Amino acid sequence: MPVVRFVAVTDAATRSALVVLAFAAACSDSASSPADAASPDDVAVDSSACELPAPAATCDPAAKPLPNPSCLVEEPGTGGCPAGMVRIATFCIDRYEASLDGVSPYWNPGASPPPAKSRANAVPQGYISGRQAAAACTAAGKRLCTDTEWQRACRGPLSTTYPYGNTRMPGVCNDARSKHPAVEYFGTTDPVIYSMLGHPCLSQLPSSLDRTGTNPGCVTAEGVFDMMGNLHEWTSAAAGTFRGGFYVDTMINGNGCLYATTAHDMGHSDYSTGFRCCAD
Ligand SMILES: [Ca+2]
Repeated sequence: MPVVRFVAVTDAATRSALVVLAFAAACSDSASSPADAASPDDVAVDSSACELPAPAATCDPAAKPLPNPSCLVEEPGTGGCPAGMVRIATFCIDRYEASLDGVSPYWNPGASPPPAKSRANAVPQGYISGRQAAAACTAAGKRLCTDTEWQRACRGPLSTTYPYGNTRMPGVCNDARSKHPAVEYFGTTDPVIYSMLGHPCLSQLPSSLDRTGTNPGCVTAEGVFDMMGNLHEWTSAAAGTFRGGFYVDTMINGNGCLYATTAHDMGHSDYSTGFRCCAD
């Protein structure tokens, strides 16, 4: 079976330019550089190779793939924040969309999900409800972000509309899939497909859900990845809100960082719903 290897790089500039994906290449890289050593907040911790399983050629609806190997690790936090997190003014936020160990990211994780992790090159957890997302953050000693925190982190210090600026650039984030995955998978536009959005194969289609941090331009000035697109992200808003759009759409309910879906309560889940955590 082919494998994908990557090198985790924690230097912000290098990370933006270099999320390394090399097929089946022997790996002896060191991600360290003099620049890394100069900054206490930017320390390369994982320069080892990590073999990522290749997706199955066809999706088995009964399978529960576990695509996140144990060699995926959280980078050190910045500004005194916990591992995997970035300091944004008065709070910390996960650098990446959350991933979970021991459960399939393509299935609802159940009422007691494992602790949320913030790791590069992970398949982030979809199919999760707002309540389950909050529980996964709590299990990690974190919490869901407030709407205000989430938007501040996405818009950056200059309060831009998109993580990368004020001009939309389709495809810089994972936001430009031309065909709805349910239309593609079920082969029809009959509205009944929209009652089957928990199907595990939807986010296993080619060119659907991306691993975290693999769109190098989809990052804020403060180093937070994938806030726009890839998966929607639950916030702590009690009535149920998820933000940022997903891999098909980052426009219908607002542009980029302004995107907010409020049509579902905290018990809802589908293939597009993910999260990340905040902390004080
Ligand atoms: Ca996202």
